[in-house]
Amino acid sequence: MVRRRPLLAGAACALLPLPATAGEQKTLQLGTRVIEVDGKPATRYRVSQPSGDWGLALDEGDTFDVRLVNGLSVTSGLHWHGLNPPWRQDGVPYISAPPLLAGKQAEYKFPAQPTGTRWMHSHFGLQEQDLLAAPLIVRETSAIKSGLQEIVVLFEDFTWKNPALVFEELRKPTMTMSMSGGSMGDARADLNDVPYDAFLANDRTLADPQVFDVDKGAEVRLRLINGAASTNFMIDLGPLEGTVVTVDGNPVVPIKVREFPLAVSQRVDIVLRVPDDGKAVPVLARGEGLTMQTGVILRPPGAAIAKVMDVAAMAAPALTLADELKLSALQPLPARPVDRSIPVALTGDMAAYIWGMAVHDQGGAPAIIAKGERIELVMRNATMMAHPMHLHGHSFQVTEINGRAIAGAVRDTVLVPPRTTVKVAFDADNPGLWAYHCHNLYHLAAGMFTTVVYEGFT
Ligand SMILES: [Cu+2]
Repeated sequence: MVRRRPLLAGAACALLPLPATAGEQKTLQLGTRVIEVDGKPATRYRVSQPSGDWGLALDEGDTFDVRLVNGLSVTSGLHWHGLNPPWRQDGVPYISAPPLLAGKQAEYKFPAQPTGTRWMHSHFGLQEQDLLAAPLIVRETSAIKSGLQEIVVLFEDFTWKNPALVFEELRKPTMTMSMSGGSMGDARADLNDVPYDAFLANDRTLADPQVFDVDKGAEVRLRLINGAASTNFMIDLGPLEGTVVTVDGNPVVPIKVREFPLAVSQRVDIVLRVPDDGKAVPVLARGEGLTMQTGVILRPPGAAIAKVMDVAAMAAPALTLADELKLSALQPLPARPVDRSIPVALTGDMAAYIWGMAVHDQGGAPAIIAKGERIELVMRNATMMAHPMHLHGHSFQVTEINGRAIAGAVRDTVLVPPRTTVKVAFDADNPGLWAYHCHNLYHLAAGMFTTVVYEGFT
């Protein structure tokens, strides 16, 4: 009795003349569902429309007009990751609005921008670990016109444990930790805090992967979303070369890749040509530093599906910014000088499992900015773990990595590896009070969170 959730509309639908839906309010419901992992049922959260569709797909120019119904018996809510709404509609409890109580609903209405591959997830407690996440796609007019089949894949990390227990165990001092003297100074880089039981691609493991029917020799557009709570992935296209066309939904000068790093909460769109040989094509995501992997299969007509093991022969390497250095925004920020540069020290005490962000070297202080300014955030990672850093309500451009200036990608989340300094810039054009944090759920829960606050909102 396992319910499969339906897919987002693919290109086949995009090519049909659809009835005009702009201006119609959509409903998203929070509920639960049963998925199957290793042959065993697991009850987890669900975000769906009344039709059963998972998440939401809009078109460029649409209004994000959504009624969110909390059908759960617990307080919850949704954040629209990567969209830049007015701050009161950002879905971050206690920052943008009160959380959504059980049985209550909330309405959201704002222009669905920027376009591209976004996603939605709970920002309340540790619910994201229990899979309270879904795709949120604003299809670019160019993507619709291209007629390419779209394949949306949301990757997740899965544990049979209650996330509260996972967090409790992380915060429990261990012998190794206490022998390290409580300092992270000489610790080796640590890639993963949580030993997961499985990685999922659209809720499924490679024991029973989702299979997408594709045409032989056709180009498809992969919209890949790292919706994991705390796992960075390496996307693996095997022998095939794909073309990266957007990161975090924002267009970049295309680059060819066989592998591509996808840190927690990041997205990448890759255009991939299905070979003419008629063979099935796996699209895999392997955990950073791990052999455990997940993925989906693209199947041309008549192709046999060879089983892909959920353990790879080789572990994925630690994520670096080598690819980030190659990325260049197709729609960069307009050239202008920085008005305000804000140093942000990423700090941690691994033994106590306390993480932090010290703005202007003051722990807990918000970053104060003013409307109209060009802002620069200078994130210096003094810890031995990488941190996927996410700013709400704005799209920033990566401008410098370890002293090397670049006209990098426009993103909403950038990975800051150990002993690395990353500079990003954005325009203060969305007044309010915004969350700014590490997107590793357990780092966030352990304190790696601050706010960016516009003058007048303090
Ligand atoms: Cu972190």
